Formats: sequence, structure tokens, C-alpha cells
Amino acid sequence: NANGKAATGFPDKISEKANPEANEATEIAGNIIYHAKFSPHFSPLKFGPEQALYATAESLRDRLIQLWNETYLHFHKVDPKQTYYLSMEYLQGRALTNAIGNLDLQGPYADALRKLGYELEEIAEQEKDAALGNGGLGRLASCFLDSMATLNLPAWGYGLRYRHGLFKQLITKKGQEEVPEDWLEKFSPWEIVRHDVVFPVRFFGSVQINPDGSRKWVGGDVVQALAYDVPIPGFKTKNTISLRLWEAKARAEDLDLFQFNEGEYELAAQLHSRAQQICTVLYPGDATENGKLLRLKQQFFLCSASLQDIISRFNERSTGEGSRKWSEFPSKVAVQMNDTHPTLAIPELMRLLMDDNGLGWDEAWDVTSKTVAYTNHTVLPEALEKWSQSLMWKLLPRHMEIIEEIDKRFVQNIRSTRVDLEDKLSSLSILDNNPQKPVVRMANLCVVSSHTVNGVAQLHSDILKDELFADYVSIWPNKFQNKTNGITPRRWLRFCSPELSDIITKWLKTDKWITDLDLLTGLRQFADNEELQSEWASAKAANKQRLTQYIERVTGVSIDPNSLFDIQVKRIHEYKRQLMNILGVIYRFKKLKEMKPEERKKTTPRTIMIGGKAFATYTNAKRIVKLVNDVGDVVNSDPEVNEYLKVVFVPNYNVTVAEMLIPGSELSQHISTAGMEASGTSNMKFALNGCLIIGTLDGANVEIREEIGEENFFLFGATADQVPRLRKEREDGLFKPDPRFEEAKQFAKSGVFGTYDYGPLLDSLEGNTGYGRGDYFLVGYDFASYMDAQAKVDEAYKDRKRWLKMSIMSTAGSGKFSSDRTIAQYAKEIWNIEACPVP
Ligand code: B1H
Repeated sequence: NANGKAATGFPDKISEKANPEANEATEIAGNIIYHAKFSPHFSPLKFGPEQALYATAESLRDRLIQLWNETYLHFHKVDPKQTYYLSMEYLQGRALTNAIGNLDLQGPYADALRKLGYELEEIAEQEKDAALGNGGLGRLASCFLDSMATLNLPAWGYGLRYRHGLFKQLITKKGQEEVPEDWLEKFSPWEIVRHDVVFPVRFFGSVQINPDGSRKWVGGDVVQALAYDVPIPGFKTKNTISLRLWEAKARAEDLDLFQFNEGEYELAAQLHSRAQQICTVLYPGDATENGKLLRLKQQFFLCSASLQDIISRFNERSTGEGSRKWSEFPSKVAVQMNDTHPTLAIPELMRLLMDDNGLGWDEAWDVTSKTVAYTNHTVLPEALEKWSQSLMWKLLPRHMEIIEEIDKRFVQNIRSTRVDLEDKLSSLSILDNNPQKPVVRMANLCVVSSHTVNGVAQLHSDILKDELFADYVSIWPNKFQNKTNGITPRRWLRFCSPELSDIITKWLKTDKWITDLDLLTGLRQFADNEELQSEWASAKAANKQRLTQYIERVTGVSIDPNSLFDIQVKRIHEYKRQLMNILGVIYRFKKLKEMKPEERKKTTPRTIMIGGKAFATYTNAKRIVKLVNDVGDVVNSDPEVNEYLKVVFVPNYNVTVAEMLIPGSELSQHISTAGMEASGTSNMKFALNGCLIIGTLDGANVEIREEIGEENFFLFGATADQVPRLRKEREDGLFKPDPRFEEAKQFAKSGVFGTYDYGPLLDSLEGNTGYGRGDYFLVGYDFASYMDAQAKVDEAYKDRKRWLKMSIMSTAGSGKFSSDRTIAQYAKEIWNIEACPVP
């Protein structure tokens, strides 16, 4: 057609030109065409945007494989100590723009695609997110991989290759509905299957005692773990590491041919379907026994396959004659457990060392405890994993023996050395033998077995030391550390907001900030500069414009790009208090309705966007989603106020949506009850993008406020140390609610927002009556200071210059929150590993 794009078939001109002398873009275009023609995924002669995406990705994959191989061989040769990051979740998002950016091929790839009749952005838009995670914990793991590669660290990630990652969220009249996401529908161009990397993983069975007293786990079901490598390129470096994802497969001989020929097809393929279940979805519902069993299988599957792989690499890299000494293992291997989900790595490593490699208990324990470290990500009691002992005995009998022994030795040790802790032992021990419900406390197993335990923000780490793990601190005062979370500045500024990035580079006269984020402090001296402010404002305006179009496209709501863009996006949870946000909106709406037209004109027009997924069985979270949508429907169609207020629920929040929202944001809400959000990481992304924060003194907010300056942060709410007393006061009926809080609740219940019964949701904010949880999250207490802080936001926004200065100061103060800093600290202070750059 006119612009050279062949709607079907390939533009012949390009393939002719593809010769070795051609420039880089032409060569890339030729390579893309090669893949479109010869990678047998689609029927030939069609080269639509989808085919272009896959072919472009495959052309990049060629380069990534090459770099991956070079990195692997280099690590093999140098044989440095290597870190293995074990995580049940990774939220990788899209990979195309990231790979092109990290390989520094933006220009050539854009040109190449233009030759083929496409814009790079248009092609990038075709890609589905790899959503193998829930929220912050999974996205953190992905940011960490980017930093590990960029810092040239010998470090890898291990995870599971879920067929369907996190569900896709649809918003209907009923509220949130979940449908399966299908990122592997066609195939993923980013993964490389390793048919030679396969390990057996056993479930159930029994423990056999050999004549020499050694033990062996036998029988049960065995499934195969097959490796898929997703190459992770570092930014402007050759180093390309692996995210190795395991898929569960049955063996051919597991198909019962006899039964199959008898017509018993389901029975015949039972082991195949059981193997398949393991990697079908992320976090299967665990309300049923079956659900719990499947989750435990998933966790063990990850741990067992990864450790077998790690051990085989340890042996492979042995240089001298004969095999390596096991005592060297901790100087070659560091295993980091991302929360308690991979705790089974501990007894599995013990088992592999003792039962398969003949080590004695003391030797195996020494190796294991010097190898594993544990990151805690939450203090919420319901999220601290406890597995039923009977389930564990059934699925993992040998591991339960080992856990019992670890517990027995720990208890003995404390009894003989710390009489003062005798009465604490019932809470310190790993096994909780309460006859009603005997469980294994996974966090305790982690603390007892790990050489290092860390929290994810200073406040959170302090709470771990002073409260949750206080007694352990008295036993091992040096075991506990803080590693404040971070985010990758590549994805979360350079690539998602090229406009703002270019301005930063121009004013700092260098683009080194992309890998040395502390350099952003250099912007402080220009925060008042009118020229910078005006450039800053136009970059923000362009991002707001792009977001405006996106919102219109996905929700049909048209929003005013000149209004204040106020965003809260994160998993829906009562402790994150989206309910407080929407009650504030309801109050604002009511006041706007009561105003005279000329009074309304004096207000600051706002667009409030809320997004996030609710866990499928979390009823109150789903009610919150419904309420936000109902409020939006009424407010947005109210002709009197919708010039001044819009409320949008952004559906299916994920990494890609975040990359659209965050650059266009001006205010973001991080308003959890103090002491409950371990860190938060989107707060860092927003601040980095020049978005102001309204927030509590919780998680990393505390440190963000320190870094950017308290005058640039809208603070409100109770502090963590006040929370227990305030909860007690509520229980004792001493709480006097702010009239605005009562007014907002009454209005919400009045029926203006439709016929859905919000009674049960709103009653959770009342005393201990009815459905009430006694307002455990203190929405009522914090509401007054929240509304006051919101009023300050409205005032500040009216002063353009002041707002822009605050915005620049937010970016300028965000250097600390680079995941490069976080990972460098893990490398030095926990893993003891060093950079190993590929020459
Ligand atoms: C975090 C989780 C989590 N902490 C259990 N804990 C899960 C726990 O489905 N499960 O079983 C899933 C996730 N996620 C988050 O980690 C914290 O809430 C954030 O504050 C923190 O920023 C993030 C990364 O450290």
C-alpha cells in the first residue's frame, strides 16, 4: 500500500537489500523477514502486526541467545560465587521494548520496522504481558533480575512457567470477574526450552531405611521438571542472565497404554493430567484441601528442580581432579528465598546432601545454613505461611523428618543455652504441635535455618526486629538486616517516559543517571528554573494526553487532561485502604453537589483513577471494586459536577497498564494503615516520575519522604507505634468519628450509587457489631487527617510553579530507590558475590 506496508505478504524491496554490507537497520529488517518466513509459526505470506511482533522478537532472541551463551561460558570459566533467586512469582510484563532498550538498539529497530511499514510502538503494543505474579513481590523479583544483569552479577532467577499467570480482570455490572489469561496462547518468543535440562521431582511415597541407617525417599509419583530459559539482558552490557522457569511434565511411560486401549482414557492419562496441574495457574484457590495440596506441590516443585540444577552446576564447574568438597558449596552458591514460598529449599537441600550425596547431618546443616537467606515481605498474620503437618507428612515424608530434626535440635540448643527463653519456645519453635491443628511455621523454619533474614524497608525491618522476630534477635543479633526495595530505572523511567528522560539527560548533561540514579540529585539546583519547569510541564502534559486517550479507549470515559490526575493502583486489600480513597471521593462529590456553580469553579478539578485486582475469594476487596465502579458511573454522568470530578476504575491493572499510568500521574495515593505495607514499590515508581505522594508513614514512604523532603510529601495519619493503642480505643468505644466520615458513609449507604447493598462493606468500618471487624484498619481514625491533606493537595495544585518544583524535587530525590542500589547491597552484605563482566 501507499506507505510501503504490505497488508499481506512481505515488502520485497527489503529482502533484496538484505546483504552483509547493508547498514544495521537493513540487516535487522532482513533478519525480521527471515524469521517471518522461516520460523514456522504462521502461514506464509501474511505479515500483519502480530507476525511482525513475533518475527521482531525472534530476531532479538538470536542476539539474546548469543549473549546468554557468552555469559554462561564466562561464568563457567571464572567460576565465581553465584546467587540463585527463588521466587514463586515474576511480573515481567512485556519484553520487546525492554530488550531493545537494554541492547541499545532503539534507533536501528525503529528504522528496520519502518522499512517494513510499521512503527515500533505499534508492534510493541501487540505483546501480551508475562504476568507470572500477583503484585509487588513478583514485580520486585523482575526488577531485581534487571539489576543483577546490569550490574554484571553472577546471579539467576528460578521460577515456575505457569500456563496461565494471574487472571485477567473484567469489569461488568457485577463488579470484578476473572477470566484466564493466556500469555502462551500462540507461544512466547522469549523462552528457550532446554530439553537437556530435566530433573525428576517426587511427591508422596515413603522413607526407606537402609541397612547402614541412611534414609531414602522412595515410591510415590515422579514428575519431570523441564527448564525454559528466559534471557534477561543487562542495560548496555553483554551480560545476559537467565530466568529459568520450570514446567512439569509426565514421562512417556506414565501413560498406561493398557488402560488406554481398554477405553479408560482419563484413568490412563491420570499422571499426565496431575503433572499438568502443577503449572496451570499461579496461586490456585487454597480454600479446599486439594487446593492446598496443589500449592504445596508447586512450592516443592520449584525448590527441588532448582536445587538439583544448582547442585549439578556446582559439580560441573569443578575444575580440579575428582569432585568438589561440599564444604566449598557456600562459597560458590547463595540461595535467596523470596518470602516463605520457597522455604522447602531448606529441607530439600538437606535431603539432597545427606541422602543422595552421603553427607552427615552436621556437615549438611553447615552447608545449608551458610547457603540460604530469607527475605520477609509481610507481617500480616494471615500471610505468614503455616502448612498442616499431616499434609506435609503425606506429600513430603522425608522432608518432615528433616524439619522435625531441625526443630528438635533448635529447641535443645535453646533449652541448654537460654533458660530465659523457655517460655518463649512454644512460639519460637518451627513445629506448632497444637493438637487442634498441628502446623509447620514456615517463617520460623526460615529464620532458624538462614544465615541472614531481611525486611524490605527500614520501618518494616525494624518491626521484624522489634516485634515479629524479637526473640530470635536475642539469639542471633547479627542475623537481621534491612534491604530497602528498589525499582529498575530503565523500565520505570527511561523506557516508559522517554520525554521526561530526555529532559533529565539534557539538564544533567549526561545519561549516566540511568545506571547511577543518585545523579538525579543534580536536578535540585534547577527545581526553580522556569525553563526546566516549562519543559517538565510539557513532558508531563504529553504523558497525561497519552493516558487520557488510553482511559477513553478502555473505559469509554472521557477525562479532562487539565484536571489533577490522582491515581491509586495496587492489589485491592483492606489494609491498603482503597475504601478510604473512595469514601473521600464520595464526600468530595457530595460537597460539589451542594455548592453553587460559581463556588465549584474555584475548586481544583480532579480525575481519580483506581485500579487493581482483588483475589477471587476476597469478598470485601471485590465489594470495593464494585463500589468504585458504581461511584464512577454516577459521578461521571452528573452534568453539574463532572467538569470538576471524574472517577475511573482502570480495569486489569498490570505492568503494561502501570507503564501508561505512572508517567501521566500527578498525585498518587499510598495510604495503608501504618505498619502494614512492608514497603510498597509503586510509590517509588510514581515519585521517580515526578508524581507527588499523599501517604502515611508506612513502608518505604518513610524513606521516600526523607529523600525528597517533607515539604514535597502530603503526609497524614497515625504512625505505626500509635496503631495498637488506637485499635484498643476503638474496641473500648472511645473513638469519636469525624463528622465528614459519618457523612460520607451515610451518603454511600443512601442508595445514590445504585441498588447494590454496601451495608456489609461499610459495616466493617464500625465497632465490633454485625459484620464489623471494628475498623481494624483505622479508616475512621485516619479519615480526618486524610481529608485535610487532600485539601492541601488542592491548594498546592493551584500554584503551578510550586507544584512543578515539588514534582522535580520528587524525581531528584528518588535516586536511592534504584534496584541497582538494592541489589548491590544484597550482593555485598548478604550474598558475598562480585561482578563478573563478560569481556
Ligand atoms: C508482599 C506478599 C505476598 N508481601 C503472599 N507479601 C502471597 C504474600 O498469594 N500469596 O500467597 C502473595 C504475595 N506480597 C509485598 O511485597 C508487600 O505487600 C509490599 O509492601 C512489598 O513492596 C512487596 C515487595 O517487597
